[in-house]
Amino acid sequence: MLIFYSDDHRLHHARGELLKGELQPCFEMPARADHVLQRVRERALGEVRAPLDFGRSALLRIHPEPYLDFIANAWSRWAAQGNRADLLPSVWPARGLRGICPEDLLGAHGYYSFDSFAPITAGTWQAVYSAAQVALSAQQQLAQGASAAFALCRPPGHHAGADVMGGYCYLNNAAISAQACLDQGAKRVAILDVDYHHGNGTQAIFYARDDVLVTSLHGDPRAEYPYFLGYADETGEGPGQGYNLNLPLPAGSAWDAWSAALETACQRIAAYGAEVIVVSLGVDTYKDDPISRFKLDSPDYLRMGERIARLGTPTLFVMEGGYAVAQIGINAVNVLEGFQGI
Ligand code: SS9
Ligand code: ZN
Repeated sequence: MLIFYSDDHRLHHARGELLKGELQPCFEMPARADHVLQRVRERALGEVRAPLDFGRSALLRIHPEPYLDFIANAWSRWAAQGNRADLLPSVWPARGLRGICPEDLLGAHGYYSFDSFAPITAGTWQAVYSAAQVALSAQQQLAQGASAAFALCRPPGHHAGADVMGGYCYLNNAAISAQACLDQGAKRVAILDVDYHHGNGTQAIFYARDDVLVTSLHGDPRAEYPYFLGYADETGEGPGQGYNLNLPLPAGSAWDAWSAALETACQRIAAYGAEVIVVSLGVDTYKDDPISRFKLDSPDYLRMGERIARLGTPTLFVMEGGYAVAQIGINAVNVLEGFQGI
């Protein structure tokens, strides 16, 4: 399969994230994509291509313009105030406060985020813009008849809502691609989110719609980030009622429990009659992932890819999480090799 990749991901390398009260090196780092690319090449998975530039219009189908402008302009405004460190919010419009976007940058960043895990650096906009173009370039392959393509993008996207960043995510690459499929004529697109964390952004974006079925396997939000979405009783609303499927699993879940949930998701996707599947491919389900608590092992990712392939539906793989950096390449590429039946 074709792989799309841009070096621009390197432009986003934030200094730190808060963990247990201390600023630690970011788990979401450029080396992640390097390892995946290296493994893609080692295994000769397919040709690696630079993305095309489709401009902002496909992004605007998901994200409102003021949100894009905020990300695009925040760093220059911040630097003009004499700052050199990352822009990092610490106030959010929670219950009892007004949902208005303040003039002040830190206030505006709080308005456009739901946690402190989406810092803005000098290169963040270019990196997230290119990541979305990588996803759109891979999507274009499917539109042209390919049975699969891989968007090797970072930072990830599934936590980003229409106008809210968080969890290392700014633009929702999977949602942007799914919408592009619809805009190019597909009637039913399914998203299968296999990242350890619930894809709250993706769910929120499509929650009231029946043209995108969102399915997600993830750590139970009662105990796991993002805590405030991802419960089994969230099934969609209005015309989207019945088109959102959450399969939360307890900490410690290994392949047996995980693959049973995958079976449920795959059967739902088959019943839906999806014309395209967008896989939010996070491999932070790995047993040694530093921020997650599932127990998948590297060979399990081959089985995962095989099961997805059995749906017999054109599939776009979009890279999401995975923080066991040394193993992320093996695990992500195993899914793709399992899919291809290598
Ligand atoms: C909880 C820290 C959560 C954010 C995780 C975002 C994952 C993106 N201990 N940090 S796939
Ligand atoms: Zn994750």
